[in-house]
Amino acid sequence: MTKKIINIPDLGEAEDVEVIEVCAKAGDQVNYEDPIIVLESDKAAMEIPASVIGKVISIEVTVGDTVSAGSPFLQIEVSDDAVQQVNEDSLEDQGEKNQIESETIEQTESEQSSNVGIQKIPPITTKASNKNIYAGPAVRKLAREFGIDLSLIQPSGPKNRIQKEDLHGFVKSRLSTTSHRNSFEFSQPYIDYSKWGPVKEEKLSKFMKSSLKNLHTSWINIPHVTQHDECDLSTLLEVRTRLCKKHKVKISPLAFIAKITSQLLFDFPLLNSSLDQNLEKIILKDYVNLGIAVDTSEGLIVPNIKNVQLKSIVEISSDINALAEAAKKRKLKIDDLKGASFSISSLGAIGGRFFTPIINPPEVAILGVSKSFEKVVSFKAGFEGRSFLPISLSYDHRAINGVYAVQFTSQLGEALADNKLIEKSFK
Ligand code: CAO
Repeated sequence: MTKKIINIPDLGEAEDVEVIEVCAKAGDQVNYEDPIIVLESDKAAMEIPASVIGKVISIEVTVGDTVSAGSPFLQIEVSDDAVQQVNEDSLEDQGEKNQIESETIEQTESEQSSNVGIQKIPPITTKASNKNIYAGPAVRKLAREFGIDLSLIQPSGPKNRIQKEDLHGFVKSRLSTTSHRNSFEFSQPYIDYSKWGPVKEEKLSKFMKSSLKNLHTSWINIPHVTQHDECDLSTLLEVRTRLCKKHKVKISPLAFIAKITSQLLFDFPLLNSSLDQNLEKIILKDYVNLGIAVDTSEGLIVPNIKNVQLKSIVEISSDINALAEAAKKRKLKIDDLKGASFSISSLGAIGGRFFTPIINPPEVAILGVSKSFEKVVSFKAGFEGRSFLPISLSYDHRAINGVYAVQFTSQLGEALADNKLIEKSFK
């Protein structure tokens, strides 16, 4: 046995090349073609082999180091019959080496490398990281670029060598088996905010965490478009005051808006539909189960009123109050949360003008309403102060187009100003 120090071979014109992988460790028995380290220049990745058969004493470099030709990187105990073995193996693997060489050349050519020296590095065919992974530099580079763990790849090449095609197949199968839901990550980068001042951490509740994921999933999966408009609410507010006085009840404008909107949905059935799971059909519903977004201390929750089309404004008002109270006390039933066909999110008691409500799938649309505001408008007879309701209709552009949406918002404006319709729907 002889102790040998192995140096980085000629790297062509490449200098100060970075070590990006160390594939062996002290004590490993290595063959002459076994990769010991992988280097990456700005042109190509290259594996540096042991070039002798023996037992690793130490690796003289670590990941992140930069090396040049002639730097020592490996101390190895070489067996005396190593030279003989090298010759035999060289002849046996000649065909395979040719293939790998062309892989290296193809890679450097495609990257328009003028660094012909890189092609001189003998390509390697054996173990990496003690896991019996056989792959050439181009394949390893591709795997690194895609973040693929080579130990997960089924090799199809000679001597269990991983080919580029194996990586392509792996990526294809991952893409086809990964559901849309899991194809993006719910994550944030780690940042130490305490570097800039005192902070405190509060845990999100289970409900908040699931709500966060649902909102994110909807936003990522549904191409949202939001149509904004202002509807004249003056007539509705006058009728409301009169009817509430007459019937000695207190009813929020929201119940009126909910009723009129639900009725109009029968003229715009696409807004009250769902896409089927294969995106091949649209399912039109002959009922309106109206979701109402409720703000609770735990976050937003959207119970729904079933068959709103059969209910009066007074009944809808009582349902909204009951559901809002149950939501705030966390006493909603499962059924209250299932089966909605369209939703309204009202910030009417609070303020603001326009916003972008996020659709609750499998619904395809949601109407946001904000606090009505006064503005002076001009008529033929002169100027008049009127109350306007800001509305924001978010819709799934896969199911609904812009013309349809704006026809709906325009007709909603007309319906909300129709005193006969409002009176008829009251009780
Ligand atoms: N314009 C002007 N005033 C309005 C209004 C509107 N569009 N809508 C309601 N109001 C007024 C009512 O007149 C009433 O005021 P008065 O008591 O002075 O008459 C008051 O607001 C009633 O508000 P409310 O909130 O108690 O009742 P509501 O039926 O209007 O709303 C509910 C119920 C559950 C929808 C609401 O409490 C709520 O939780 N809203 C938040 C929804 C939300 O967070 N959406 C998410 C936005 S995006 O994340």
